[in-house]
Amino acid sequence: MARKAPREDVTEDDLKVGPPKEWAAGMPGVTRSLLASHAQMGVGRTLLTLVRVNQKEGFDCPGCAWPEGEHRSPAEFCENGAKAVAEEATTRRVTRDFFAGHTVEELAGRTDYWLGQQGRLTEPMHKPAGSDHYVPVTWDEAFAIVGRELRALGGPDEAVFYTSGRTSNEAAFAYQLMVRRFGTNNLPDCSNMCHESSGSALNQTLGVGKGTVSLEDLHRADLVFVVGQNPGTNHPRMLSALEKAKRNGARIVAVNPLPEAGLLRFKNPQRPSGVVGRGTTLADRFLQIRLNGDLALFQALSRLLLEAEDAAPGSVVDHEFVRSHTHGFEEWAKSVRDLDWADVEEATGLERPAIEETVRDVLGARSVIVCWAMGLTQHKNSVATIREVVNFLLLRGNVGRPGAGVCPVRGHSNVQGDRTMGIFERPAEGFLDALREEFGFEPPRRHGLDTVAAIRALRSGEAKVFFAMGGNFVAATPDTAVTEAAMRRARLTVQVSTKLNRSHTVCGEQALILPTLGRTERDGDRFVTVEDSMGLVHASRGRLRPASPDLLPEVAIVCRLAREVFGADPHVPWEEFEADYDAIRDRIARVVPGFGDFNARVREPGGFALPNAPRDERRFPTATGKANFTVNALEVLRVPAGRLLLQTVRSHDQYNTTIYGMDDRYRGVSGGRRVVFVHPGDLAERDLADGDMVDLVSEWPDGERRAEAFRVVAYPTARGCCAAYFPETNVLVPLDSVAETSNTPTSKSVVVRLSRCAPGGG
Ligand SMILES: Nc1nc2c(c(=O)[nH]1)N[C@H]1C(S)=C(S)[C@@H](COP(=O)(O)OP(=O)(O)OC[C@H]3O[C@@H](n4cnc5c(=O)[nH]c(N)nc54)[C@H](O)[C@@H]3O)O[C@H]1N2
Ligand SMILES: Nc1nc2c(c(=O)[nH]1)N[C@H]1C(S)=C(S)[C@@H](COP(=O)(O)OP(=O)(O)OC[C@H]3O[C@@H](n4cnc5c(=O)[nH]c(N)nc54)[C@H](O)[C@@H]3O)O[C@H]1N2
Ligand SMILES: [Mo]
Repeated sequence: MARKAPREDVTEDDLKVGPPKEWAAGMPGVTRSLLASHAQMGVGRTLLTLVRVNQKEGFDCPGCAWPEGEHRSPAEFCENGAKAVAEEATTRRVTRDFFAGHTVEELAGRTDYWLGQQGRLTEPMHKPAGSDHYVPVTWDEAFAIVGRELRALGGPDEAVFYTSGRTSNEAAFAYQLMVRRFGTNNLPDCSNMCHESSGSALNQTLGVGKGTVSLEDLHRADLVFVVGQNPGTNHPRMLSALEKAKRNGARIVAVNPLPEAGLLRFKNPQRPSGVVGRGTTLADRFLQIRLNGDLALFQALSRLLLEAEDAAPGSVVDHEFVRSHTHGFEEWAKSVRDLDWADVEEATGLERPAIEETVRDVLGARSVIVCWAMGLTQHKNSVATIREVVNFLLLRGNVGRPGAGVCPVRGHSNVQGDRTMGIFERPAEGFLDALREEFGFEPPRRHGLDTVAAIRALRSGEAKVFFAMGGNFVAATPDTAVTEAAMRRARLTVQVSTKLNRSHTVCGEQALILPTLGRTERDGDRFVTVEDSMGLVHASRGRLRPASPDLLPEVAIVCRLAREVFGADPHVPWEEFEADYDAIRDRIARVVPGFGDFNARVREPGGFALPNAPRDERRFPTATGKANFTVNALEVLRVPAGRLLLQTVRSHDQYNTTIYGMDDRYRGVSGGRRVVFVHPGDLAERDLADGDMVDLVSEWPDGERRAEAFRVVAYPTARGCCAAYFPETNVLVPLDSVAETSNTPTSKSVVVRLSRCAPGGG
């Protein structure tokens, strides 16, 4: 018998491993989503809720940031969106009796799955210093506690204010205003762990830290790259857009170490032909790249394009675009011409002919889009890799015209909007100037702490109060043991949450849980707004009765806390903001570019599109005033002998740290999560076999980190690489292992060795 895994709900006997699926999102998807909803919500509530998802008069799906499109089908949701809704609209409740019955320590020993299953939080709870129980508090008492601790600080920079990406535009704007009014830019967010690398690279090269394509562009592209992304699980509605692109004649190239089901074949549940039959083959070409090989791949593609240009001058490079709109072409072209093919083959694990065939796809396409997600952003060289994607596109003028451009696919449903509203530890001077103009106070100019820096500041004791607007900080962040110890040093931790999670159990000396409304719930007669992955802003209106009469909306929590901290504030009318979100939107309209006439325009059906200079006018607001080609050194990530490169991914049955269930259907794993996917050849080299039990040991200069008791699954991943689920493996990601420039934890490239579990060990 292998030893039992820590914090595990299921025994290894429950774990089942079958062959991975090659297609995604057909009938089983929809039936399962309805079953998931029924189990938690009951039939009537299920129907009432699901018909409102992503409709023009409904609420924005909390599942992901993929846009809805002009012509919505009556069922604009996917299996995983339905699970996200069911998770929030559950009829289960966490009450004061629950907290009376469980110590904090006991809760800390439970799994993320178990915690999530307990249901919705119902009233504010307080864990006093020295106590091991949460007890009920009134809202007034709760705000008084936060106010007291904030006033007791040596300065505003001793507090940290985290945001996860579900917060509405209105709540986000009010929140950053309160934090800056308090005097700090310590506004880390989940973006720091997510698309920060995209923002850094795109700001520098294109002048805008967002994507440059619309859904319409995707539908009419000739060639779409889907790189480092698993849309079948994480953005299922994107599959419909890819299918549409294909029907219009597009080719699709998937670049991934794993043969993800949704990339290979798709059965559209919203069309009868998708329910039966084989569905659509999505990817025309699958490049099974090694982890972290993408920088080399895009350099190689560009190099071959330049060679094609040499052979037929004027036929490949878009000289007119390069001359009038870009900067740095010659220097970059020289660097790419010097590329060493042996390095490319080593880094990518791909044969040169596969790359040459891909270049033929590119040469045959007038318009090209590159989509990506966490497979590109969570590596040491992520910013350089994304800059290289931009170089590749600029070369043929594939930015700022129909059917072409960059498409970073965002995660949380309003993570992009939160940034637009100023949730950022390094705000632009212009934004702060606009705040000063509008509100008449001097906002802090000193840059604040991002996620990794915030953990360091908590660890050293420099930060003493930690406030989280949503999210599950201790489970989502790297280096679990380090982060948990850091969090326990805080004087006060505050979590504004909908559901119970690990961050309530690993807390500071004093802790508060402030329960809030979810997207699906009625907030009086008010509505909020969100921005999707493609810069469309629209209204979201919940219809369900709130999970408890004692919940407050996020906006009210911010405004009441602000009134506690600032008293009668001559600068910001917090009371008015709380009552009337139009009043907040009027201020946003005056502070944030692109939001003019916000209140009127967001009431138009479908909302409005934010301006995007590269897309709309081929204007690039960078330091040079042009789109910048950049030179990026190729450093091949060489893994020491006997080690593998581990990526930490999502299963099909989770939402980040929220575990819905134990069924990673497309990869054929059910009944458990402690598995590691390894290539059969790599197993044979280690004298391991499918079914063996191993510890994953991560090696880093400051010492080893160990995740115990994983079942080995022989799996067709790229050689030299392996994969396991997050957050169980966050313990392996060293806090100091981060991407250059963006400071994003390297969750997709962790050097590990597989260490066989001692039989019968403890
Ligand atoms: N159902 C559901 N939906 C979600 C989420 C969820 O947890 N559940 N999370 C939301 C959030 S916040 C986000 S950010 C997105 C995340 O969406 P994804 O980025 O799709 O999520 P991951 O599971 O991290 O998958 C990373 C993908 O990149 C591949 N990959 C890893 N490393 C590399 C590499 O070096 N090169 C290449 N080419 N590929 C690589 C992996 O094999 C995998 O297919 O999804 C959002 N939507
Ligand atoms: N190893 C590894 N680590 C990763 C990643 C990875 O790929 N690998 N991915 C990273 C990424 S991309 C991200 S975005 C982060 C995610 O990091 P977070 O955003 O911090 O984590 P989530 O798990 O999405 O947060 C879930 C919690 O949010 C709360 N919540 C849900 N809805 C609402 C709401 O409407 N309002 C409020 N106030 N609270 C709400 C619930 O209490 C729930 O428990 O994790 C990162 N961590
Ligand atoms: Mo994310």
